[in-house]
Amino acid sequence: MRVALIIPPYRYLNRFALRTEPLGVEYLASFLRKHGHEILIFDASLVISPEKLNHSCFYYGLKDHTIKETVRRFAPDVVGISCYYNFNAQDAYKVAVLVKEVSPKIITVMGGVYPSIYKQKILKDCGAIDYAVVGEGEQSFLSLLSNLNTKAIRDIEGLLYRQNNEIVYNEKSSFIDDPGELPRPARDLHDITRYMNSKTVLYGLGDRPTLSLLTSRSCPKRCTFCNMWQTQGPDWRFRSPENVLEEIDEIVNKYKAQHVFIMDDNFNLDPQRVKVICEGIIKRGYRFKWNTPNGISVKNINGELAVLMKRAGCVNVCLGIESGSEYIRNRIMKKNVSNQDIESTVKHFRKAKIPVGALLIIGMPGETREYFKESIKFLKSLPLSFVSPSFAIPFRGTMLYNNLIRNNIITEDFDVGMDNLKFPVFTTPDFDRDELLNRRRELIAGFYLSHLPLTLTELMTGRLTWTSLSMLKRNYLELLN
Ligand code: B12
Repeated sequence: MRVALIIPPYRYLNRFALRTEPLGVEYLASFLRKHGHEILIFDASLVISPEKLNHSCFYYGLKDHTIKETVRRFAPDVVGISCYYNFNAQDAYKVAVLVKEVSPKIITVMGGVYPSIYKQKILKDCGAIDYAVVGEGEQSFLSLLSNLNTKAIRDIEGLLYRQNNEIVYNEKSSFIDDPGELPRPARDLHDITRYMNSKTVLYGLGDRPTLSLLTSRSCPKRCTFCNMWQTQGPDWRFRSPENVLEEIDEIVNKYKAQHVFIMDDNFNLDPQRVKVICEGIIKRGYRFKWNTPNGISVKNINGELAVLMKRAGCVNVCLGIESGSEYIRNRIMKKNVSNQDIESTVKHFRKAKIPVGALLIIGMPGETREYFKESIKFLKSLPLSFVSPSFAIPFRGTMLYNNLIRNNIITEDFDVGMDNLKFPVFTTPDFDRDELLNRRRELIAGFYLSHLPLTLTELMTGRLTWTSLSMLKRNYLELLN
């Protein structure tokens, strides 16, 4: 069959929306191609400059007629639309409408994080979507293509479809055991240089040709603010070091990537695996640089591993610290990571000369001023190189979301808007909006003032690159706002 995979236009708060290669779509593409389908990857959000809709909303998208023309020319039997974010859903629906305008016979299927979380809502909201797929999409999408218009679709896991005016959902329960068995992402199916050279800088990397790498899928932890596992599955599944190294060979030798983002949800759940991957990179003599912008676990790091990571090209790590208060981190967020764990891991990385950044969440329910002060105090005491604080967002499907509904703080129809990426989403008796905005400023100011000598030393020794400064600059600018 001819299958077009479309990344829809989207909206973002500023002109600087991040742009990394779409691994999910590339994985689907290579899997379907392996099974004999003819695939087009079409990114309808790739524009040279976004259109300003208002002061805090920019539209990244090709014109409707270009989208329709591309679909018409490829003449697909099926169009798959990938949708990740709530604030992107209307644009994704619109693609389905445009496809049906080209020909009502084309079957439309939506997948990605958004349908995985919202399920039935997708088919209720948009009559132009015929099917939606929940979770990891390779096997379900392939089965759908093989069984279109037959009764067998009722056996396809993760599929949502209409039947007698009802929306049916076939529960998703199995996930690919060994993601290493999947063919590598189909980077050859589109012009990958548009992503490689997008200059999306994530924590100091990305100003050289950059690709992303996924060495495992999902995370077994259930932090109360995260819903990632509802798309990626409940269990952590990993690729063998040899399998990962084969992809690294390709990334370096064929695509000439100089920077790599390791995007795993829990890269270091098995430290022995990371060790063998690093040894493989060192043995091959590769000189590319990598980091972990999606955050790695504080646990499972020792001195030997940190040194190996450094030798293998790791230039910085983001740690999922989330809060400097043990109470907030463990009782409210359920991270099960002690202050001592953090101190020891940060120490190992510093010794190995790898700058460490803390991914942080401000404004979880129960975060009183006292807990917040405790948090800053601990963060200031750590030799971290940068902090990346966000406000808590109750993504649907998280314990945080359920808790806020139970306490009548948000309603069930709460939808993540674009403003929520920048401003506090909810308030509790412990803080109002202004208090949270102040806390964020206080954290950034307190942290960087106390860390100024360290930042300067790192800059002078070249450990913190000038590109990492773009993030520090953003933090400093926020303070002035
Ligand atoms: C890489 C990544 C990014 C990249 C871009 C991703 C891209 N190009 O696609 C960057 C760094 C740019 C990014 C940015 C953001 N991200 Co992000 N990102 C991720 C991350 C870490 C990995 C995504 C990935 O590659 N997964 C691996 C592949 C294999 O899985 P997949 O993409 O889900 O695809 C599978 C299925 O979804 C399905 N599928 C996907 N498409 C389709 C289509 C069809 C037709 C079918 C059938 C199936 C299907 O099949 C695929 C293969 O199995 C996820 C976490 C996660 N694990 O999902 C967060 C995540 C998606 N991001 C998230 C967020 C919030 C953001 C930001 C909004 C953050 C911010 N505050 O600004 C920004 C916004 C985007 C922007 N443009 O600026 C959230 C979304 C939460 C939600 N529920 O809505 C996630 C889940 C992280 C989290 N735990 O909260 N992100």
